[in-house]
Amino acid sequence: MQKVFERPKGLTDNEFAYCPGCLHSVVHRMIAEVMEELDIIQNTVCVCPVGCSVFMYEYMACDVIEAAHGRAPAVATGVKRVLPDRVVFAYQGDGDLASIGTAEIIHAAARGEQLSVIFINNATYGMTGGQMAPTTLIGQKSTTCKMGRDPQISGYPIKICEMLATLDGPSYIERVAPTSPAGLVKTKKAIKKAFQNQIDGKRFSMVEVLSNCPQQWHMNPIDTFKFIEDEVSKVFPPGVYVDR
Ligand SMILES: Cc1ncc(C[n+]2csc(CCOP(=O)(O)OP(=O)(O)O)c2C)c(N)n1
Ligand code: SF4
Repeated sequence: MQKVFERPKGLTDNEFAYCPGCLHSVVHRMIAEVMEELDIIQNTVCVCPVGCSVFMYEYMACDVIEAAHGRAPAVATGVKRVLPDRVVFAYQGDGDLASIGTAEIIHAAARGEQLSVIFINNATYGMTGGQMAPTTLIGQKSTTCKMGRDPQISGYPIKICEMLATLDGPSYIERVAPTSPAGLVKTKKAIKKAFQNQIDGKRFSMVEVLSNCPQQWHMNPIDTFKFIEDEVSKVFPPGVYVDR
């Protein structure tokens, strides 16, 4: 019988430890497929974040380096400048990229570093107990805003794609929502483009993935997809923000 579907070679044999329905697993798989399709597994360096995906080094079949919380773009910059023939990508959550690591991502983008960044925006700090993130929606509940985020106290969600799109450094910035078959196809296409850009010598590329956290949102996975489509996408509209 002909095999039509198998585990991508870009993944190790380790089982994911993510909660059921968490999109971290889906995006990991897409990255692995992209590395295999572009034949770059042996030539890629993944820079892991701190957050639920801190154990990403267990899952990716490429070289992997761990960065301190928020510092992945700085570490990735160093790796790429020392080893310019490698494909270097950073994988970061919203706590990692949009809170403690705000400076690193802005400056890496402004410098137009030749990097691919996959930004997982699940509107919460999943790993540490579901605290409010910079991307938590107004009115959305978390363990540090039990009544819902109040802009009078906590300000407004930070729109990273829109912010970075004001800079001249980036070559490509897109936001995607992998909550439907079409959204999954778009997400994989965007991730592939972010990697292909780097191979083609283009500069900073970032894909923001509107992700979920069934555990800390206290929702089943299907409801998280609906919440992303109905609520999160209104504040963070999917689309191409930079492509040059
Ligand atoms: C310097 C430092 N400060 C704080 C922490 C605690 N910490 C670990 S993960 C995390 C937030 C992770 O949230 P996010 O980046 O959104 O990823 P998720 O877990 O949701 O995938 C925090 C605050 C840390 N590890 N190091
Ligand atoms: S806590 Fe949230 S982000 Fe972390 S693995 Fe579970 S569902 Fe995914």
